[in-house]
Amino acid sequence: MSIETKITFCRICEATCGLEVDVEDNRVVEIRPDEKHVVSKGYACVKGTRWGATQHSPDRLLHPMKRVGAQWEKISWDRAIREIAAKIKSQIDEHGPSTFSHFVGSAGGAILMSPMFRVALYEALGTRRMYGTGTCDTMNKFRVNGEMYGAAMRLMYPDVDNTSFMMVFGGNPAVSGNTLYHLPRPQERMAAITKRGGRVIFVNPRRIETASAGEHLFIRPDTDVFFLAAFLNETIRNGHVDRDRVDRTMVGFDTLAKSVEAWTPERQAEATGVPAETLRDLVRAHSKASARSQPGPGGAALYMATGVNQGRSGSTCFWLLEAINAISGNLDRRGGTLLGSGLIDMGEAMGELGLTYDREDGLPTVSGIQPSGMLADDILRNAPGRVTAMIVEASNPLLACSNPNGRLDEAFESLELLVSIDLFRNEVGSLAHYVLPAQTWMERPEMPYALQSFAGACATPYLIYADPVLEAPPDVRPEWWIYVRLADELGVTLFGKKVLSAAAKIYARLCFTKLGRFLPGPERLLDGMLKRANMPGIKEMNEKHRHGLLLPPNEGENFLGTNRVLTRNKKVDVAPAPIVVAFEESVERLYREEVENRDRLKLIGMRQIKRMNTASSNSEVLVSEKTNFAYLNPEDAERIGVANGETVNVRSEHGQIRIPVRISDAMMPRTIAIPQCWGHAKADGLSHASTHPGVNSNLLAGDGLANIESLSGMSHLSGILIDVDPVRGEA
Ligand SMILES: Nc1nc2c(c(=O)[nH]1)N[C@H]1C(S)=C(S)[C@@H](COP(=O)(O)OP(=O)(O)OC[C@H]3O[C@@H](n4cnc5c(=O)[nH]c(N)nc54)[C@H](O)[C@@H]3O)O[C@H]1N2
Ligand SMILES: Nc1nc2c(c(=O)[nH]1)N[C@H]1C(S)=C(S)[C@@H](COP(=O)(O)OP(=O)(O)OC[C@H]3O[C@@H](n4cnc5c(=O)[nH]c(N)nc54)[C@H](O)[C@@H]3O)O[C@H]1N2
Ligand code: SF4
Ligand SMILES: [Mo]
Repeated sequence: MSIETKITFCRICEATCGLEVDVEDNRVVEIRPDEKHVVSKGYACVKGTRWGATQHSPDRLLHPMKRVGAQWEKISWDRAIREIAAKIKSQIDEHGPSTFSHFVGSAGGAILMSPMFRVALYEALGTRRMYGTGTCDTMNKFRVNGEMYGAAMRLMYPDVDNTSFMMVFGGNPAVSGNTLYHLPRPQERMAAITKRGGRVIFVNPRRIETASAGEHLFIRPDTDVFFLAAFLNETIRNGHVDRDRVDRTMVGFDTLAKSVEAWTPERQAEATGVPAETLRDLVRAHSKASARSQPGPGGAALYMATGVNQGRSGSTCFWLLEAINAISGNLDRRGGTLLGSGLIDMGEAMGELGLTYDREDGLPTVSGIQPSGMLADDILRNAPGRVTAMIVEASNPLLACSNPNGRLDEAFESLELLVSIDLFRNEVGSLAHYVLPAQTWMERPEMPYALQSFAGACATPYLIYADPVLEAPPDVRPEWWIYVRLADELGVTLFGKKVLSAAAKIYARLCFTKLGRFLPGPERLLDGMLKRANMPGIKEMNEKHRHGLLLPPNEGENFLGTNRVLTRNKKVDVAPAPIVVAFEESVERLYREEVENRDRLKLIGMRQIKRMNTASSNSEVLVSEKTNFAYLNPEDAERIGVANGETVNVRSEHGQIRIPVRISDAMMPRTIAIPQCWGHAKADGLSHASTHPGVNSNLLAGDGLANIESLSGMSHLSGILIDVDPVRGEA
């Protein structure tokens, strides 16, 4: 066999970098960044270029497996689907539809076809119990977008390449590749802001890797809400408001101004640790960049990511941040923040899914995702409507979600039916009754994440399609197929449409049989979407645009005052009642607590370039470190009485762990960072990861109502109060 080079794009994180893959005999020989990719232009990180080891791992699941006692048995797909469907049915007959739930993880976000059929199956069965790691990363943004712009999928992104002032709160693009907007080569593009005379400021309790692109500002974890309130108030008080734009296109300005009037630079400093004068300087620089009278392109953009989303005020922070962008005249402006357009209008398409109240505890379900922090309660409570059966797709919630003292493990162990659809038997798989093997991204035809292809959240608008690079092993299946087969076996109608449903079921029955090669492939669905949007179909994309097709740049001024604002009055609501009320009810209490606790230690997370959540730890070529560490400032180390490499006991009100320390002046005093998603102690299908388990920091996070942000269902995962003591005699 000779080596063939194929062009594709990585789907491990949202950067979706272009890749060139050498393939021989259906195996990856080498992966290189694609120099010709229209936006990543020769950039890719080690997770992408070293994917081959995961793709061909001896641990990969190749057949459906059933747990029989302590053993795993290989079974046929027909039997797996039949048995799982029978169990779902018996659970629903006994407890009602809501007993059957779903959990989807971050890798699921990269799979285009799965959500369509997954949601169709669950809706057909009449259950909305669908959870996901969305309530660990971004549901607060969807909630606020719904309130301010009329749809969850009205997702603004900073116009990085044109802005002259940018602030990044709680993100680390150089390592994480951004969330909810597509920006390959982030470090370079942010450094360019500084080079062209602008400013980019990273507001973060850790001096992060990306900070070398601009300036860094320490902030005490989970206090951004006070900083943003003061920033907004100071902006308004100094008259840096685009009155004309506000009056024409927005409502709620007076309420907004009133709700932040108590927040002075001095007052926020007491909690955030950001000096009042620093905040004033930033407001001045921001307003100068926002002023339209300045020569040059101008524009300013504030952006926040998971570090703030995971605090106790994720929604109110995002509201304040978006309000600053809006009233300063930067929303919908070149160099400010923009709304993209994708193949479909996801805002309109998903409107109905935006916000529902179907939980007894009053928590909302945002974008169809129930709060993961309630999952243990939903399973363990002994009451009607409890969850007894669950499918987990592309996730490892036992490590990724708040799991106070292992309570989520206990809950999963008690399920009557647990099915994991994954590439490996991870922690969840090891507890499951069935594990179902999925295709990898190299085996699927695809366009990038829905957020990019459909919602257009791309700093550089473009389109790309990739055929599968490899042929999938014969007994693995795509996720969509599993949902359609289950629907068939359960006898429910998908999409509420009999003919369409029957066609999907017949297709799924046949496509993996000998007849399958006479049928059109699933990529035809993507082809149809492209053509409906008046774009080239996949044949043309393959022949002419393998490295991507650049679309016209987004020049802004295409949202405000148009029908794209989906609120009833077609105006942006800068003071949505539920958010303002939540802010007013919580902010003073949170402030008092912060000031009282300001000498205590707080825990934050830390992403690492070689690790994608829990999923890369089984890759020998990526991860060989024996454990994760707790990073702390020299001042804290001295006070605690611990030296580099020594072990500490970390306690929160929810749990405790033991972990060795690394002393680092990149940490803000009174802040400890522990890389999350470690702690692979229990998986029986991850042979390499189990040799270096590390410690699961989410045993310290709380669950239940008290640890969930009530506007969005987001879990409180960052800024957790902790106590740390040395453990003598252990290194
Ligand atoms: N290499 C790598 N890349 C990834 C992932 C990965 O695991 N590894 N995961 C992917 C996923 S699922 C996501 S959602 C994205 C996330 O992408 P990002 O949101 O950029 O994620 P992080 O790198 O964790 O950045 C969060 C930052 O917030 C800071 N922080 C913590 N608490 C606070 C706070 O209260 N206030 C402020 N201002 N900052 C705070 C932390 O120090 C950290 O630097 O990354 C994706 N990309
Ligand atoms: N303390 C703290 N906790 C956090 C975070 C934090 O910042 N701090 N971040 C949170 C965030 S943002 C997230 S998104 C979660 C991440 O948590 P998860 O979303 O659960 O992500 P992973 O742990 O990477 O699990 C992904 C699983 O998907 C499998 N997989 C990969 N590709 C495919 C595929 O194509 N199909 C299928 N079926 N399976 C596949 C992998 O083998 C792996 O087992 O962690 C959250 N937890
Ligand atoms: S940054 Fe790395 S993991 Fe993310 S898409 Fe690019 S190559 Fe893949
Ligand atoms: Mo995430």
